[in-house]
This record gives sequence, C-alpha cells and structure tokens, in this order.
Amino acid sequence: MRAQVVIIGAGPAGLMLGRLLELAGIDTIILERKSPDYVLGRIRAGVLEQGSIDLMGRAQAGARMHAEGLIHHGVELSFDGDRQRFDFTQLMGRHVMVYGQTEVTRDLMAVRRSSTIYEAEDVSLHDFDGKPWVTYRKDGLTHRIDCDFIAGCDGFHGICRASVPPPAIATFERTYPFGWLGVLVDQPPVADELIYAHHARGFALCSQRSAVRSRYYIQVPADEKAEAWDDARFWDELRSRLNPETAEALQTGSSIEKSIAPLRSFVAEPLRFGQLFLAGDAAHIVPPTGAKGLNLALSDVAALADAFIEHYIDRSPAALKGYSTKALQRIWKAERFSWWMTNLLHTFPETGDFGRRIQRAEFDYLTGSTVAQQSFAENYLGLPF
Ligand code: RFL
Ligand code: PHB
Repeated sequence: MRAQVVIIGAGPAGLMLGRLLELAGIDTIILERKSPDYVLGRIRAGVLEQGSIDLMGRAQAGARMHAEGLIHHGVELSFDGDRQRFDFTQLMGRHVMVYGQTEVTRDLMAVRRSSTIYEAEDVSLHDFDGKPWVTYRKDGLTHRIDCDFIAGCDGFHGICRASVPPPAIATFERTYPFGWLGVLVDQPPVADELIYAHHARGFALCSQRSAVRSRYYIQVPADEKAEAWDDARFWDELRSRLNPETAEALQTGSSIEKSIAPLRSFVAEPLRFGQLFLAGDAAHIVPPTGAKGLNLALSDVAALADAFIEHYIDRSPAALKGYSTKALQRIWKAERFSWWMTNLLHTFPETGDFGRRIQRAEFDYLTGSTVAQQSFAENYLGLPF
C-alpha cells in the first residue's frame, strides 16, 4: 500500500488531520490500535474554544455540533465558598462551547471518506529519516505502507514519540501528586455554567455534556482507585467541596462512568524528526484544569495540515520546516495557563499555610482586577490558532 501521509492514531488529532488533508486532495491512511467503539467509549474533554469550533466547520463536520453544542458565556470560580462569575462576553467578546470530545470524534469519523484501519496491532515506523514506511499487523497478517510522511497522533502512550532515538528529543515534565476522579451521570447540571471550586478538602469541578447529562470531578490522591469510590461517597465528597447553595442544588444519581485521570504537564521538543511529525497528546500533555488538551491537539493539526497543504499544493517546504517552532509557541502558552490554573485551584499540602495564603491572594487579585480577569478569560477562551 501507499499513501502520501500515514497518520497513527484515530483520536481527535488524527481524525481532524486526516479530514483536513482529505478535503485538500491529499491521500492518507489512518492506523488505530483500538476499535471504533473503544475510541468512542473514552469520556474525556468537554469544552471547545472558538478556534476548535471553526475548525469543525472547516472540516465540514460542524452541523450537529452547532445544533447540540451549548454556548457558554461565562464560568464560575469558587474559593472556599466565595463565588466569582467571569463573564467572557463582557471581558473578551467571545465564548466557548460545551460539546463532548466523544461527539467531536463521532462527527469526524462520520465524515471521513478515506481509509481508517482500526485494530491495527504492532504499528512500527521505519526509515523516517529517509523514505518512510510503516508496518502493522491485522488478522494475523503483516502489512506495509510506503509514504512521504508520518503524522504521530497516537496520544501520550503511543509508539511515535517512543520511536525517536532519545538523543534527538528533549522532554520537560511535571507530575502532580493527585488525579481527577470523574463521574458521568444522567442528571441535569447543577448550574448553567461550569464551576471550578477550590476547597481545603481539594479541588472540584461541575461540568456538563447536555441539559440532562452532567460531568463532575474531584481531586484525589495520585494512588487512589476508582473502585474505592461508590456513588454515595463521591456525591458526599463533592457536596462537601461546593458552596452550600450549589451543594443543595446538586442532583445526584447512579454514575454511568467513573474513572481516575492522573495530572501531568509534559512537552516534547522538537515536533519534527525527518519525515515524522508529532501532534496532540503524542507531543504534550496539560492538566485538564484549563480545558486545553483537546483544543491544543486541534490547533496543532490545523497548523500541520496547512503545512502539508503548502508542501503538496504550493510546492513550498517552508511551512513544514516551521511547524515545530510555530506549534511549540502556542503549546508552551497553554502549558503555562494550565499549570497556573492547576496551582490556583488544587490543594498542595506540601506548600503549607504559606502556599494557601498565596492561593487566596491570587484569587483575590483575580476577583478584584478587571485586567487579571481579562487575562484569565483570554487564555481560557483560547489564544489565536
Ligand atoms: P488521543 O485522544 O489520546 O488519541 C490517540 C489515539 O491513538 C491511538 N493509539 C495508537 N494507534 C495505533 N498504534 C499505536 N501504537 C497507538 N497508540 C495509541 C489511541 O488508541 C487513540 O485513539 O490523543 P489526541 O488525538 O492527541 O487528543 C488529545 C485529547 O484526547 C486530550 O488532550 C484531551 O482529552 C484532554 N482533556 C481535555 N481537553 C480539553 O481541551 N478540554 C477539556 O475539557 C479536557 N478535559 C481531558 C479532559 C483529558 C482527560 N483525561 C482522561 C486525560 C478531562 C480528562 C479527564
Ligand atoms: C469536562 O467537561 O470533562 C471538562 C470541562 C472543563 C475542564 C476539564 C474537563 O477544565
């Protein structure tokens, strides 16, 4: 087999890249280790920046998103029960949209016309410094695809970044001593907008997927197990971290999904190794506090797609040469914001009373300064693609 670009991974990054290239007449094959149902069963992000909304439109995959996505004009931050609403429309004249990553993935799967090979095992990359080719196993047979380029969109635990010889790649990492325990429930959201809450017992987030489906998270120690949390324990703990009115309004029920995600900040540099390019979680991870991971994956592939299009259609190598530097500038700014918001809202017992007072001062500065609020809103809404 032959393709111009082989894309590894059919998450949002791989599917979006494949779609943008297919619309430009560039042929791609996507190789995905899991089944479509497995990919759609992963409950992850929920908030889309305007740049991501626009990109879904460019991919001609935005119709259902525009019909079902919920426009959010603001967000609430609460610190030890003191509440502050940030009005995005007033501060920046923009908004975000609540539309689940699962739905983004489903819509991109539905519009794709080119080949996606699911349940492709043992994907291996060869000669990406010269004339690249990729092998994989399916139904007991080994297959080979020759290509011009490989796009590594295979997430944090994928094979692409791991295939780069260590001396060629630099990594920067911070792990946090906690994770998020998330619960999905078919109950109306506790509020119209998202609530991010700091509390001495730990961080909590009230999010949503629709008018009848809610998503809640609480900070838990890194070594915690989801099985240790039955629904009653989760709801009691969540209530204890919210201000009394919100806790009172919370509608609970049987969870339909419950899982723990570790929190990590991570960046690999550069993003190009010969004819191999990294994008999305394969190249970087942010803690989910700033709602940036999915959006960053999509902004990476928007830049990468434009670079491939310049290469094939305009016959210019400049954009492919510049992809790594350009994407990393935006990535580091999103890393900074996600790290900052994580530090503001979680509990870090090791920083002691001094750390808690600094967090309080940060919150008071934010609530008292329009300039600080604009900076928060500018970043939460998303820097330009
Ligand atoms: P993905 O989604 O991990 O997809 C990678 C795909 O590659 C496949 N794969 C392989 N295929 C072939 N061969 C191999 N060797 C392979 N190894 C892996 C995998 O099966 C998979 O299908 O990466 P991608 O596309 O870069 O997308 C990134 C996003 O998924 C991620 O950044 C977000 O989910 C992060 N995130 C959030 N982002 C936001 O923008 N807003 C949010 O509100 C938000 N909330 C979250 C989040 C992530 C969370 N978790 C679980 C980490 C909330 C949570 C709890
Ligand atoms: C979610 O709804 O899953 C979600 C929303 C906002 C975040 C993280 C996750 O910051």
